[in-house]
Amino acid sequence: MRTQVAIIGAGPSGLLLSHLLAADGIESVVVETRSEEYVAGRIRAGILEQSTVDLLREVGLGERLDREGDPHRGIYLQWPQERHHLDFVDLTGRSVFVYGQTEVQKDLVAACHARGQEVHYEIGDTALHDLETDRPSVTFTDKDGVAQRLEADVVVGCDGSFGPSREAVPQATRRTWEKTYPYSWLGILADVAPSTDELIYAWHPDGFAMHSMRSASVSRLYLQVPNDTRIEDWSDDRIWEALATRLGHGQDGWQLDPGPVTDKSVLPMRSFVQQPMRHGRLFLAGDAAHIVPPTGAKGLNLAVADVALLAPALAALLKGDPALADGYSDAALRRVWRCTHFSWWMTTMLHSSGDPFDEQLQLSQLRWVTSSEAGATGLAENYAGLPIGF
Ligand code: RFL
Ligand code: PHB
Repeated sequence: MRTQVAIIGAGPSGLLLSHLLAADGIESVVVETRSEEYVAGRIRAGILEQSTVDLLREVGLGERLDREGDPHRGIYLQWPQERHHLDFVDLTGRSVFVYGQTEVQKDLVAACHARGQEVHYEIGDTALHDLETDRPSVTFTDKDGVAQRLEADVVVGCDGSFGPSREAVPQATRRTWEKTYPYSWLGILADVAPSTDELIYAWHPDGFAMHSMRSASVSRLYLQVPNDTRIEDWSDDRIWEALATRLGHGQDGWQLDPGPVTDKSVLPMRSFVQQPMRHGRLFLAGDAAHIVPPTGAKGLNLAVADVALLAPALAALLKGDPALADGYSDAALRRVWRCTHFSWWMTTMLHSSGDPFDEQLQLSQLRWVTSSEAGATGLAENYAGLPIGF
């Protein structure tokens, strides 16, 4: 097989890249280890920044988002006895959308079907070759067990945190930074109307808790738990009880309504960056190059920002102009490090480390962020979105 751009991974970064390239007349083939249904069913991100929404609209992927997505003006930050609303629209003129990654993925898959995009699902043995030449290739075993070679002008690794692309960059030319946080999130999805109009990020001495949502009838909630947590030890009743305590059920008449839990998982919290995001004819995008802890709601938005830079860079490269492609890694990493810092800052402000000194600093920072316009604007600017070319 031969194509212009071989894309490894059919998550949001891989499928959006194929969509943007097609709009520029560039042909691509996508290969993916999982099935189409599995990728679309993974419960992950829930918040889209303004710049993500603007881009999706611009490229014809905004119709259902505008109909079913839920625009939000801001968030609540709270700690025991205090809840403060930060209004991003007042502070920065920008807002965010609640629209699940599952929905973004469905829209991307529908667009793939509509334009006849070649995507090979359920493949195995993905391997990258000849990246330092202008004829790189990807070999894999297709779903029928047949060995395949996909030759291309460019290979893009959109294969997330466990894919082979980032490791295909020779060790001598890559540098990585990694931080594992000493806590995890236990996340649930529940068939119950959200008990809040905006997302609640709650500091509590027992640990962080968060109330998010997916729709008028589906809530998404998270609890900080220790790293070695076994999901079996957390019955639904125990989860709702901890959420009620940490989110302040009964405080000023506010109530948390529990409901049937339809999904439950524990996720580790990690920061990771690999640079450069390019080696020869291999480019990295999304979680393949960087991971942030979810407290800043940045992972999916960063993946979108990467491919928004990469698509025009590849289009120019394939037409003989390498300037944008040569600048891709530095341009993308500027935003990556901003979001890495913001995600770390939100995480360390809100999670309990068990250290009483940290606790006082966190409360002082929360009071400052919620009472100073400068503090609130800094959070709002980072959360609701930097412009796409930041
Ligand atoms: P993905 O989505 O992981 O997709 C990578 C794809 O590559 C495939 N793959 C391979 N394909 C072929 N050959 C191989 N050898 C392969 N190995 C892997 C995988 O099967 C997969 O389909 O990466 P991508 O596209 O870069 O997208 C990144 C986002 O998915 C991720 O950053 C977000 O989900 C992070 N995230 C959030 N981001 C936000 O912007 N806002 C949020 O509110 C938010 N909340 C979250 C999150 C992530 C979470 N989890 C579970 C990690 C909440 C959670 C709970
Ligand atoms: C979510 O709805 O899953 C979500 C929202 C905001 C975050 C993290 C996750 O910071």
